[in-house]
Amino acid sequence: MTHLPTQFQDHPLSAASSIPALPYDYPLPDSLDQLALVIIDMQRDFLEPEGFGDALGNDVTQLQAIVPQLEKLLHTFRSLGLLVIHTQECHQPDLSDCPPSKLKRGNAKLKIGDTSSMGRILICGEPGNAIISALAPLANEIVILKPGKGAFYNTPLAAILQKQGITHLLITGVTTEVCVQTTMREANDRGYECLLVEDCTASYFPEFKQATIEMLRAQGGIIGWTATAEQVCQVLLQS
Ligand code: C5J
Repeated sequence: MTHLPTQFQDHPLSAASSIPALPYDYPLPDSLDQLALVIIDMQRDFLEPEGFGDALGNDVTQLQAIVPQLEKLLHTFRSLGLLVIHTQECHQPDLSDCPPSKLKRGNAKLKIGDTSSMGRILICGEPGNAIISALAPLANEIVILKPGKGAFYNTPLAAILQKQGITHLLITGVTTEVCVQTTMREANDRGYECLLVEDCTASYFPEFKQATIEMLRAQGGIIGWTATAEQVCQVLLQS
């Protein structure tokens, strides 16, 4: 490894060619420059007490539990100078990008655009919409503001990945069965080789997380692979 600042390092061809994973080893691309970490919606409103998730009666500690592992994975990507992409689920203040069906859905006391103790719910730029401080994006990292559950719908993500030459995605964040799974399915349909990092994703419903992990990697990895952060970091740090 050279001692150049990470952004100026050339990544050699991967020394290890795969990450131990299920349903079988995840093949790495020829160059780690083709690999990106995607962190879905680690927003205060989903993770912190008095946020939107809490107001809906969910146990936010389920989501907070993944933060230490995700921090380690993020640190590994940063130390290797690899691409990191964060997403935030949010809408414009006038809600012009929010379909009426999404606005009306559910029986929640608080709806999108209503004011809570952390500002207007799921509105871009509001305090509750921010990514939690432990995972705050660095200035050189990409932040995708997404109005849907999937990170590709109505966003520049596909164009950014294409421009950067990305072929492989490690997917993390919340919630597993909603925005994370939708994004992984969208990415898989677009030809990306996707791996869900099991202990870096969470749901308010642990049984939904487990079911999602199993269905994504079923049938020979019909949507992709799963592995732990430790399995990923060990291989990347050897490369
Ligand atoms: C939800 C998300 N659950 N990020 N958003 O509404 O999964």
